[in-house]
Amino acid sequence: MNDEGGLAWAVALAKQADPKDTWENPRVGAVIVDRNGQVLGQGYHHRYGDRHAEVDALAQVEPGTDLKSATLYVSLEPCCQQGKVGPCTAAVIDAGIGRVVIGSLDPNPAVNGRGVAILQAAGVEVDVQGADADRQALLNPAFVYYHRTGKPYVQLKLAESADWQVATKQGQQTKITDQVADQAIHALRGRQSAILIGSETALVDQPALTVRSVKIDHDQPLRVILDRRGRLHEQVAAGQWAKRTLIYSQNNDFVRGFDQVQAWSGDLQELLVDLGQRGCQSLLVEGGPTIIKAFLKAQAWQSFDLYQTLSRFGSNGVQGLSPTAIAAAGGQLKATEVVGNAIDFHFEREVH
Ligand code: AOF
Ligand code: ZN
Repeated sequence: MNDEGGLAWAVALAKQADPKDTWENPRVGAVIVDRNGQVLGQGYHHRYGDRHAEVDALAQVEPGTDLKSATLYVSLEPCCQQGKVGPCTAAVIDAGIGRVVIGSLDPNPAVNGRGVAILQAAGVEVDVQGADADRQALLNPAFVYYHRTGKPYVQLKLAESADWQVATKQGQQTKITDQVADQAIHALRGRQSAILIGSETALVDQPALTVRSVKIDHDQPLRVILDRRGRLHEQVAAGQWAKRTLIYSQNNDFVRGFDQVQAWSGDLQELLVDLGQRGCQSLLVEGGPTIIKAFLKAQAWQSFDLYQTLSRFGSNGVQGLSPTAIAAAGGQLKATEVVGNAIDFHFEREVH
């Protein structure tokens, strides 16, 4: 097997992982082959907090196998820090692997090139396929974007009727997506560091903003509510949002009873910088339309999932956004998929 084939295999293994399971960790795959191209072990990072891909692959290797002439193909640079698990560089060196081919460097500053240096210092031959950076961004968009910019990767999400409306009338909570579509939305939530809504959605819908219909082993995402004018009051705070909720407001005096309140000017880039500094890697913006439009206008977004159903809400409905408006804001339609009773129009912003 040549290096290109080995890395393509490692990337395919990485894709075995569900992004909601690896959460804030990257999806990584690894395969170990001997000099004749025989596979000795393969694996991937299954979930946040679990063993890494390299160690998962090494676990399949027959004990006592001499790995001096073997090559490890791994989609991301082996880590070298003590995190939730021990450093992969030590595992690779201890196993006696002769050569390591890496898809791309780890953008995490705790690793970024140091993993390569440690392997080389221990006499391991290392090759980095620099051109794989693009593939890495496709595999782990939020992880790469966050480490590159210090800001969370922003995904916008809106559910609408056939006539691009978000509710049958103003102030009316309207159920749009069915159970199957909701499950896909919960899987999307499960991938996030944080989920954001505006005060209008908070007061009208009071969504729990938790991951429910799919199983997750990691923490629930942080809830973020934008309440510039300080409209939220103590009854709301005392309820389901008492904990793990962060409020951004200009009017801090009025926002009482929440455990985390941050003073904020109303500028979305400032918000993203602050969330990034809190370690927030990915942010799902769930509405409503006013907030979503503000993110579009500020060019503060990376992807947009618009779920459209077949019912029409008619002339009293609350206008959302059409695909034309998203395209006008720089969105490129990358995929359409039927999910339950909805079509998911998946857009990505041309310039990240
Ligand atoms: C690897 N192989 O399979 C993954 C890596 O907290 P930890 O110990 O799980 O470390 C998480 C960091 O390790 C993560 O931020 C990223 O830099 C790297 N992920 N590295 O060698 C893997 N998942
Ligand atoms: Zn590792």
